[in-house]
Amino acid sequence: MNIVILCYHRIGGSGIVAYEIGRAMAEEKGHTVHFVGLEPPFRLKNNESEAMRFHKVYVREYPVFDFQPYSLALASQLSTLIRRYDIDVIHSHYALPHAVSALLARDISGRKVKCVTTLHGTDITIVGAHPTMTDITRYAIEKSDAVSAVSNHLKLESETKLGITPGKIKTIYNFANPEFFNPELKSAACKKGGKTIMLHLSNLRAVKRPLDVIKIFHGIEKALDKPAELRIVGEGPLQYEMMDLAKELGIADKVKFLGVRSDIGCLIASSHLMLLPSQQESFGLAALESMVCGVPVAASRVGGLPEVIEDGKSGILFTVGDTGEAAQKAGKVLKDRALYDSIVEEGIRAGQEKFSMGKIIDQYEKLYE
Ligand code: GMT
Repeated sequence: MNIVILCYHRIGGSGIVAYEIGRAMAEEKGHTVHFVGLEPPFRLKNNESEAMRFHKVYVREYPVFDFQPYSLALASQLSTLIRRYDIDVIHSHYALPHAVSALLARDISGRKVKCVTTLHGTDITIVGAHPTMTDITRYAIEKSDAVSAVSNHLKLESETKLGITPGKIKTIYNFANPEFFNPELKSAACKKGGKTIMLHLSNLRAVKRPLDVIKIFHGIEKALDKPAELRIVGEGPLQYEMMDLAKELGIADKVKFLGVRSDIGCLIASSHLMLLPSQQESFGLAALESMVCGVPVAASRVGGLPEVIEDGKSGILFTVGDTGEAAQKAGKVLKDRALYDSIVEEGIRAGQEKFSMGKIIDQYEKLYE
């Protein structure tokens, strides 16, 4: 098949999942894949080939526009690519604007290309749920030939919030590429030191509740009998408030802000616990990446996270916003070696079986067919 993949190129779950699907379709399944957007997915940069290439969308800047019309430039250039490369499938990641541009490009091209859309979370729960965008999001989903959501929770949310025809959306879970995330990373290069290391990985926006990360770490480290450190990976609007809170709580020297990093697997593997106290999370790719590296996750019981983590078995779940509960449960696990080890083992097992990359790529290929 000749496949186009549309995604947000920035480092984020949906871009990673989109890139890995494209890579597997090209390298493992023998299809030809065209990524189309403003910038290539970051993992593609050193990996272009005949079977997998990037096409840049050029947006004409003109002073008459208050905002440059990216969605239209994308649709227009996509219609050319459909004809030039005889495209069979356009796979849009994140409903807006990709799925709408894909539908428009199909109409312009006059070809029978199939439109597949994957819903990732905030495209429904925040962007699509806003009254200004509900109708167009519903339209994009209903008109797509096939639609997937990354958890049962997101599928249900989409059906109820947008009134989507039941049965239209199929759940296909996120997965983590074992080349970058695996239990072996813990050896040699990514060894843990003497301190108890906790890690948070996100874009530090309100939806991730990053201030709770500081509070939970504070609660845990008070109860531990050895030194602890919190590492924050990523950048975002709440990072200065996080720094202020750490200072106020007297733990500024124990909280390290590492910024945007590309060695995520190693950073995870050299930690003892991942903290993910999100307000909303349709799946929580960072949780899965952590589990398959053998690092337990303490996450809020929201969205699709209970489909990823079984509380007390493959990780820790707590009520969103209840930093006391989170610290108490996480502290207990960190102090009980046998419980910690069983959670590590079960996390790796669940991650590798329920969310196996091979099985999930097969599901996407079936959806295309
Ligand atoms: O958090 C976002 O808004 C970004 C979005 C993305 O584009 O990466 O994340 C969503 O998609 C990921 C990949 O499917 C999911 O693992 C995340 O849980 C989801 N984020 C939210 O639902 C908040």
